[in-house]
Amino acid sequence: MSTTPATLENFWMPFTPNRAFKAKPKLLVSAKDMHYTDSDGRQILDATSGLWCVNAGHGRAKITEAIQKQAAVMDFAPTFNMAHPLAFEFAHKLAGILPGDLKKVFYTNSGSESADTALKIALAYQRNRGHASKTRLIGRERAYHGVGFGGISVGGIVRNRMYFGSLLTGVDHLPHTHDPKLNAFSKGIPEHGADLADNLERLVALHDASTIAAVIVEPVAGSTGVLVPPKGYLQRLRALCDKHDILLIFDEVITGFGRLGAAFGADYFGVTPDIICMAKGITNAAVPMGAVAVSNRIYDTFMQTADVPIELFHGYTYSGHPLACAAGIATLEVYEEEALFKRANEIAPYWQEAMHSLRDAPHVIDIRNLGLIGGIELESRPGATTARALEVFDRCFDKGLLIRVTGDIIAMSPPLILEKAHIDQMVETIRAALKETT
Ligand code: PXG
Ligand code: PLP
Repeated sequence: MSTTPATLENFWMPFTPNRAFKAKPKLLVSAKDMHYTDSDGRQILDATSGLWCVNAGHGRAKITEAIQKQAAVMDFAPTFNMAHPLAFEFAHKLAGILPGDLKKVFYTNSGSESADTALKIALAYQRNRGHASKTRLIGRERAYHGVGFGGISVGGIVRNRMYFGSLLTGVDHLPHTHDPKLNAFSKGIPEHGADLADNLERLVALHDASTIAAVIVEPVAGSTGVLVPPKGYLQRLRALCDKHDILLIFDEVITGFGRLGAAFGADYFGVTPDIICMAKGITNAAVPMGAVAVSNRIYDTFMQTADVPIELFHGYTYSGHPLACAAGIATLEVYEEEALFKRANEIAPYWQEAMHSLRDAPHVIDIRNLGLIGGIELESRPGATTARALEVFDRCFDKGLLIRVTGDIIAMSPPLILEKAHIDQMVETIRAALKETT
């Protein structure tokens, strides 16, 4: 099979400089465990789990076989008004690892759909329990909640918002938690900034709690460059949401499924939200899938107050797709059999020291880490934000390492199966690339 496409002209690539890519394409053609193989046959060490999603490493036989088997048995079954057994089995298995009483699972196909689903459930919940004036949604600066209209409205990335009109109305934002003046080069959780959560009090004073349905945050902001919440921040946000009867949504699309060395960020931080968004690692990315977990209290409210037979007017053709459920069940088995969340937790201290060993490398102005996430912030070239990091990205790729860059920040999130030698290779490759970069 040829690995060179006949033409590059028809595929409009997502979040990509299409013209630059098509002038110099990078093509990945196969993957196994920690590595991709590119179209030149080179091995590329994957420091990003694809896009923060292949948590158990690539090409896991158990997952592949489960998908193959299910495809042969039943390709598709609707979940509107009927269903298939795997959709229930997988939800039950997920409930087994979900925190607190978040035991009811609604299926989506992506993180974007999970974010929009969570926001819609929050609004309908408030209305159903007789608080119809609670319609405002609070997001945060520098947040990423995917690319649906709900997600970009509560999100905090200017380019993801500015081209797309007036977005959702009735949205406000908390400030982001990144404070390099006080917290640069923090190892793990930064010391300063829990009081940033008190901005929720300010928003309550401005809008009144009777108009606010929910607050949505990523436990650790991934896409905008690994922003780890300050010590006590999430606890304080939880307390303020309780005080003002506001739902707390954790978008765990990245932090779920072992990324922080626990099943969910909620477990890692010891803070239980009312709703959790999932995607990515839920199927080890082998079949697209997302899900939203809600508390029994939220689900029961829908069941008890519905005035028509359907309790929630929402759903996707592919909610609970059989191939995705088969992949998800097998994925959870791999995580469990190999104790991968624990493994991530055990190797995290080595990861932390390795990341921070780059402190004296050229251009580095901050390093951040938590679990198996690492962020290395570079000084931007004057008037050319992102240029330096993009060069480092290209150099690393040429040297056989896949990293991710966002702005001038290198973001890493390796598969949880990685060995210390892989970490060493990542650090040395990045160091060499930084040295070659002006
Ligand atoms: N919420 C969060 C917290 C995410 O990180 C989404 C929602 C959207 O998921 P989907 O499956 O619709 O893409 C995400 C996705 C990056 C990068 O470069 C991050 C994501 C996706 C693509 C790239 O950091 N996060
Ligand atoms: N657009 C049209 C015309 C449709 O018929 C449907 C579903 O039936 C959709 C969009 C929604 O598609 P999905 O359920 O895959 O999100």
